[in-house]
Amino acid sequence: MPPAALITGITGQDGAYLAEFLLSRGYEVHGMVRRASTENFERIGHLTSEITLHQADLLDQLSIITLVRDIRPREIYNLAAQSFVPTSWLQPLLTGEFTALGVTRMLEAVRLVDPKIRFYQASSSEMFGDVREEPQTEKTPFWPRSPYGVAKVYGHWITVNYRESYDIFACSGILFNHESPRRGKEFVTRKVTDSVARIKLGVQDKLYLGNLEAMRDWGFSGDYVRAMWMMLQQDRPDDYVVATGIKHSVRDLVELAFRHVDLDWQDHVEVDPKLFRPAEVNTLRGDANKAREVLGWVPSVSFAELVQMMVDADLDRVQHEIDDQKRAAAFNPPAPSPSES
Ligand code: NAP
Ligand code: F7E
Repeated sequence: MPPAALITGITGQDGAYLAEFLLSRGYEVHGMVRRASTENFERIGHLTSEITLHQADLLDQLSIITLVRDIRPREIYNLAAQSFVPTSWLQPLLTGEFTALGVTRMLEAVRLVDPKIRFYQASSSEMFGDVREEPQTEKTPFWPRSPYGVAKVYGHWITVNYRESYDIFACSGILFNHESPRRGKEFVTRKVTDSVARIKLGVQDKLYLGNLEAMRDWGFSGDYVRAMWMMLQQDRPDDYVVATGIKHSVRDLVELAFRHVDLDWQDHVEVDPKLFRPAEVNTLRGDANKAREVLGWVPSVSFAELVQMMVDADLDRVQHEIDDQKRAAAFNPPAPSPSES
């Protein structure tokens, strides 16, 4: 029998890459999705015949217990969360419910149904916030700077606590920013690459950004989901930083993305003070030596390759959108105005 895995957050960026990865390893893949009035399967549409989707919600304890009891997975990857940092100031309570207490609800289901299930928690470099040292390791103290970061600290420690209290095989992956063509368009990398494509193809002129000086350690999501799986294949559970060890500013990102399509970013980018955050995480750079030494994990995509991959994918997609609109307009020409008839 192939091992079964349950992914929460399967409709998100990482969920889609992880589902592909687990399928390639022969897993029976189950995904938890929340009920919506319209389906939101854009990232997993190509996989729906190979995976099984189940409705449940991070807010609803009974739905999670029932789901885990029905599937009895070998591994659970808890990727679901309210993951956009600015929204966490607008909706701090909901962020706490999803991103913090949601983790306890998942762990309670594991404890009650089968404490032998292996559990992965999607922790975040946002927990380091106002960094205490550089680079950040598994031992660096946390100083979160947003309700999102605070909620992730809770999720991290409750995972450690269930490991210590109930001997559950629970791992926390402290992942630094990771991106891809599947990244949500509100995150800065994708916002930039989508706008670069639109500007290059003549359907947008300006790109408004916030803090250009912020620095991040950006990697490729496809590499990072591999590290999640590796953590759950070890003899004992532990916590790992996953990062490239190299940081760049938002300004570097913008320069590189515009240069890739032979444009000068200074002709198009404007800073909008409304996009600055109430408290900023100015700089992050991770030390993934433990993941390299224990798991054998190394990233395969450089920052420059990542930016190029994302710009190229957005150029393709935006060009298709433009072509579709032209075809639709040719097929349905506008009705003549009264003066023309
Ligand atoms: P994402 O694209 O924003 O996906 C989040 C997922 O969570 C979506 O599938 C979403 O479902 C689901 N979700 C949200 N609230 C839910 C609820 N109440 N019940 C059930 N599902 C719910 O995030 P991502 O970039 O893939 O990141 C995956 C995880 O890693 C998140 O926990 C994130 O906080 C964490 N993380 C991400 C990064 C990064 O750089 N990407 C770094 C460190 C940690 P809908 O489609 O229905 O909205
Ligand atoms: O911002 C700056 C912004 O929203 C990165 C999530 O996946 O990674 C992500 O959180 C930086 C910040 O990601 C804009 O101020 C400037 O300093 O892409 P982001 P994030 O906040 O680092 C962590 C690891 C997670 O766990 C989170 O779930 O870019 N920035 N101008 C901007 N950011 C955005 N979004 N939009 C701008 O216009």
